[in-house]
Amino acid sequence: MNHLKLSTSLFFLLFSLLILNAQNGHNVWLQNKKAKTVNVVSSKESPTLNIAKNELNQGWLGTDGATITLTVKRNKSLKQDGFILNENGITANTDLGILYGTFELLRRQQTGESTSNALSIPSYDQRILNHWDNPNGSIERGYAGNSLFWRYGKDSLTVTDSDIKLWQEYARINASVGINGSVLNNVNASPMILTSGYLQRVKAINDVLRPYGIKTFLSIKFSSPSLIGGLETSDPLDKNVIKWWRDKVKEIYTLIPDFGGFLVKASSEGQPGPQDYGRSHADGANMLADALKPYNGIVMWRAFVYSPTDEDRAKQAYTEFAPLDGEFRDNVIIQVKNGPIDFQPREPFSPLFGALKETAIMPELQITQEYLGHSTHLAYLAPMWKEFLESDTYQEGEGSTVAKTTDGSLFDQKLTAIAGVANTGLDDNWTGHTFAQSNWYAFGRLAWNHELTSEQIADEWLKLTFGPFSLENKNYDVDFDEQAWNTNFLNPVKQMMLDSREAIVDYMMPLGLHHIFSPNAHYGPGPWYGPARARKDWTSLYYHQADSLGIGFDRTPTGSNATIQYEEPLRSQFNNIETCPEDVLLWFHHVPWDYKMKSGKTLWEELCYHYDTGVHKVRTFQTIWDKAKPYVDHERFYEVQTKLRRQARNAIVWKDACLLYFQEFSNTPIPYDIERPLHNLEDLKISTMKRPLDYNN
Ligand code: BDP
Repeated sequence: MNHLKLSTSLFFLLFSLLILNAQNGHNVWLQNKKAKTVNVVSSKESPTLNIAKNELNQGWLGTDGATITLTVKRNKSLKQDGFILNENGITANTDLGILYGTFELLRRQQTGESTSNALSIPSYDQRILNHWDNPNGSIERGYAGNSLFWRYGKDSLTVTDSDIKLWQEYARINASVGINGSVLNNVNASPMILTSGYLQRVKAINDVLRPYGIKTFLSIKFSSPSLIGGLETSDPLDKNVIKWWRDKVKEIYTLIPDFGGFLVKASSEGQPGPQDYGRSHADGANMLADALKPYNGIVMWRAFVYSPTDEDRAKQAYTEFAPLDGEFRDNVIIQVKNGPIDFQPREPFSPLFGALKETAIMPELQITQEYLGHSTHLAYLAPMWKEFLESDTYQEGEGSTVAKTTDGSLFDQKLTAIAGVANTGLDDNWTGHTFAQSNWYAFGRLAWNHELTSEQIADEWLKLTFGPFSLENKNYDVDFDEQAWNTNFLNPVKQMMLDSREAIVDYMMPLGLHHIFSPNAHYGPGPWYGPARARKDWTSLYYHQADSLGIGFDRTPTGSNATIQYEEPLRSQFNNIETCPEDVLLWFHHVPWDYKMKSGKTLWEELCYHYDTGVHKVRTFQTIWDKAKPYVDHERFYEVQTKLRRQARNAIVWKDACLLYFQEFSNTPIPYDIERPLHNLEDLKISTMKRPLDYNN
């Protein structure tokens, strides 16, 4: 290569790097701003307050030259981390409260909300991300690159400068939405995580996260005493086992005095647990809780348990945990997935919410889109989480929403918490899909205030992420005109976000269908999946139960009677096919193909129209996004455009696969005003069984 060529290619390389770095999404909703000057007065200094001051200096969009005061003083009405914004500045109980107030103030400046006289206290005390990261750097159900915390290979435990920079950025992003805990490893935990090299790295991570108010937690493997401690048993009532855990906990707290505690997946999906030794979940959880108690550590014990019995999988968590109510220590909290099965696009809420009255209980949501199109499909999840949090359990009379049964307002819970399975990884934009950042954001915002609406959160996120405040205003192909921006960008794109989850339900699993994915990857359709030798509750046939008469899982008293686990009047409402909400109809009933739906259509027709509507919604999203082009930088625009195209192709595959397959049972034509399938069922069966669906890429 001659010199000229070399320098031209260098030029292009540098040029493209500059452009790419400008908007690769790495700054998420914390875009660089053209800040004005501000004079920040603080009565004291601390690492956390210094961060707050820096943020104010870098991001102040209020009056140029204004003075604001940060005041830390006791105020009971603010609970732990709440704050007050007023004309003079921010008041809070703690330094961390000031930091949260700072982010709120800056956010309000950018979104044009009032910055005075706002009092804010968190709905949940612990607002936690669960990372399903493995020690080798891979991430279970991760779709955005490898782990932020763990590396593969030799020297993988050495902490580098770039690790520290990354963890700092991660901590800042979390603090900006009030997240205050991170479980650093997979619930399917390796016992190695409790060995000294890994604990040293946890300490290093914790040191970086500390000033941002984020506690670290670890998932533990219940059989660690035998696996790495050389003991013959891991029986939670064995005195050597108890001692082993006490010593291990002491070792951890000697390194990390503010360590948060343990998350435990036990006696579930093949993981070891107390039941292997004839003990109960309470025996296991309490033994760990006792070890952690002297250090104020907590145990988050998961209720995601089911085994290959004849009992309906949807019933098993309740069956095992309801009888244990009241038997757990006060530093144990039971972590329950939102639905009774497993993070499906739509599930009714788990009946454990509200049913455990003497035991602290916390929702587990899934931010990573294991069952909603990974990081390819655009799915804004706040509407799904709101639907769950606002579900009425009726456990203490009408209005006993899931939110109230978990935030301490209905039950006297000493500990309140909410967790989300993280969608972050080493990808430049952290989450794979730019719009998946909105789910990280929404999780934090709802954990802080579960009364916010999905619309408000989407509005904030869009303004912060794509708004006119960033230094790179040249992102825009047009001069900034707020009204035009609202009409052509903000409003339609917000609507797209708000509709996106329901679109997925429509083209994947409408009317209460669930878990009909192709196996393992949980991406493409596999309603036909059900090999004779497979575990029944790991097949699609088990969940949809389609036959010549109808489709759906009968969970009423004529079937598995899972509805008994719900409080009245909900139980009767679900039991009666006429009053059961149609969006969960096939979750609770086996419904005849010619059953008349509320619309007057038969069930078969209604199913067909839902699948078709799903496809059309995605086609509309494409149009909305194409029109948004002048308002988005090139890189993020093309990324989302390309993904939407793929999502539209995938949606057609879902529709074709499910309709052609279920038609073999319904024996009825697909209504003729619906576009005809583009694929043959046999081809789809082959292609989507072998690998995650990537049809025609
Ligand atoms: C399922 C996932 C699996 C997890 C499990 C869990 O498919 O990878 O290990 O949940 O939550 O959703 O334990």
